[in-house]
Amino acid sequence: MRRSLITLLVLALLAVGCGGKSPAAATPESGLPADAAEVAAERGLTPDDVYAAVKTYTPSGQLDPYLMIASGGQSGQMLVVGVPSMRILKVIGVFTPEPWQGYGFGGSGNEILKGGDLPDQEIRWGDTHHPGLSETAGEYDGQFVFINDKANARLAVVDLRDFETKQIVKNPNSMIDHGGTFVTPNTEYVVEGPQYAAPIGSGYASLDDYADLYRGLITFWKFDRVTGRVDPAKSFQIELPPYWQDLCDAGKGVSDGWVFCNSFNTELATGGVELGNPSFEAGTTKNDTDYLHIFNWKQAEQVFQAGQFETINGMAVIRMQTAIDENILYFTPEPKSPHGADVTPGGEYVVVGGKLDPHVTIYSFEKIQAAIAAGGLATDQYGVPVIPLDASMEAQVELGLGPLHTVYDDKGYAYTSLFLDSAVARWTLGGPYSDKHAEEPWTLVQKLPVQYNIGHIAAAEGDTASPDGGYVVALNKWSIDRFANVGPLLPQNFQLIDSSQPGDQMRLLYDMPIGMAEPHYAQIIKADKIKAFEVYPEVGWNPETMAVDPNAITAPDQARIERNGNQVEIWMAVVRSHFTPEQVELKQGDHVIWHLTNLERSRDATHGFALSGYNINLSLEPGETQTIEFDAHMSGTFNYFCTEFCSALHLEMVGYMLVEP
Ligand code: RUQ
Ligand code: CUA
Repeated sequence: MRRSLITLLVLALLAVGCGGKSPAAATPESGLPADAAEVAAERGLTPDDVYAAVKTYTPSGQLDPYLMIASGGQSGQMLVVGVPSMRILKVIGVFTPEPWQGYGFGGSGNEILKGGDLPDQEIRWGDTHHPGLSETAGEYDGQFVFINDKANARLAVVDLRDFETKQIVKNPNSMIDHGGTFVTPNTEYVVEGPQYAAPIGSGYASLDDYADLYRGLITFWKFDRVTGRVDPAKSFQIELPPYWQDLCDAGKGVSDGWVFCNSFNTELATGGVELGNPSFEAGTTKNDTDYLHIFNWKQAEQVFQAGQFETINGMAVIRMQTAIDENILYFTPEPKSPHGADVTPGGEYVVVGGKLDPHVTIYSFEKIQAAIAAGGLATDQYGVPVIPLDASMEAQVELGLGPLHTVYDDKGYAYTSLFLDSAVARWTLGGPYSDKHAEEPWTLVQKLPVQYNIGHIAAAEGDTASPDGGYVVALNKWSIDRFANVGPLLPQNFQLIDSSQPGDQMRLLYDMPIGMAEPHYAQIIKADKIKAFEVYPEVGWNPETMAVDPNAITAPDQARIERNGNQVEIWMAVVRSHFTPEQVELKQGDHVIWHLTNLERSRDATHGFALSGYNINLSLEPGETQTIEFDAHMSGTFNYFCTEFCSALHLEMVGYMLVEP
């Protein structure tokens, strides 16, 4: 019935022609079934609108074919969004405590969050920028996703079996980062690029010594798929000139083994507009070009393994001179103030958008290799070899104002966000991609206006060796008039674009407000690649270790309280609709270790556990075990209760914790 209605709508669209702007009239000639045509007319919908509705409407119970994993910006979290319905499915707690998931309120999340603290400073938020899905042979494999915290130079690992954060690592030698996270094609490394130069280790140095003491620093975090953790002991960093390195991308296919990062401020500006110096704005944009950084990471890995590094704050750092001597690092000029460095699906080209240049510049990996092999390169002021632009460039395509970031599809098109033009540019790739499209290579095909000021852009499987095409999402910075006024802080606007048709037929489908932060980047993965648990595999599962917890219990009759001096240990069973035990008697000053196991095996039978007064709050998913530990420093009468409406007797799922003075 539903399917036939959609067929009718689609037929109707074809009948009226999809490009029209006039409202679909409620007349039999519109071809729409009478009631649908009436609704369309009543709401003033054009045939384009009806097309967009039919392309995105997802009936109850139907699942999205794609999941978009988006940065959660200043919320410190990550978003999971269904595509094309654009429904938010989950907000994953990453750098910020998240109460619904019980993340950071007494359970194992506390330990994970602590992993990201500075020695003398607890940090409980993040500015997340670029999620990176784990890859196998250049394809998203659906196992893990990584994200960086720009504000504090940290990296987080999320396991996609349960969509929970498993690890946060603090970069010991940087206080801020940006060009992360990007994975190498088999997730050997997670790349965390730097941003604002600082002395390595972020110690004090006068800005007068900027050129000598300040440095850029790129980190290659070694990822261990078996443990599902990055291993700092097997990770390394490379010292760079104090340019401000920006976004990176890993080579793949023909360019596997290499990483490319943009930079700006090759002028070494140090600001001080209040002192009569050029402002950063002016000082960092004086030169016409900055340097695209080209890293041979496989070579760097060998140098690291050969022990040619210094250990600084426990982390291996390959010195700049070593990187130069060992042929790890090269530069080539790029239009000033670039943002994205985006490798094409086969790895043949790197596309760079210079925010202040109307072109995208396309670099050829083959040409870069030829120039390196030919040798005789001049160097920058730090001795890094510089490949001249005419020796590395394949083409330039004029797209418009403010090109930022580029993604790809299966039809040989590239899509570049144009920040100043507020548009998505579709253009053609050349070389091996030329026969996938009907147009000339390296030409602009269409500019689709978006609302407004797009930052990044994401495409279905867009960063893989074989992008899907079909959908592109514009991650817009401003929404201005797109949504009802909710005060001066406006939501961001994710716009779904239909890119399924070739040529100049991109269309806008859907506006999705993001009312929680400014997401920067997103990746879109085929939903069927994700093999998440429906319930935890066994009762007593500890999500931190991803194994059965030694303190789990498997039946309510194993629940118990044991006192040993002033230490009280509790093994609690949690199952509809009661906690066992329901009475916990403590003495003020007792040290409490409390294990909770959700015995449920039914999907979605999650119980919460909130302990009033003690700032404790857990989410116990079916099969999950958590342990909380605290000192009963306050005497009084406290309740613990379930915070998930789990059954008709959910309100009765409660217990008393009495703390005797
Ligand atoms: S960045 S758009 Cu990290 Cu590109 Cu913000
Ligand atoms: Cu368990 Cu409500």
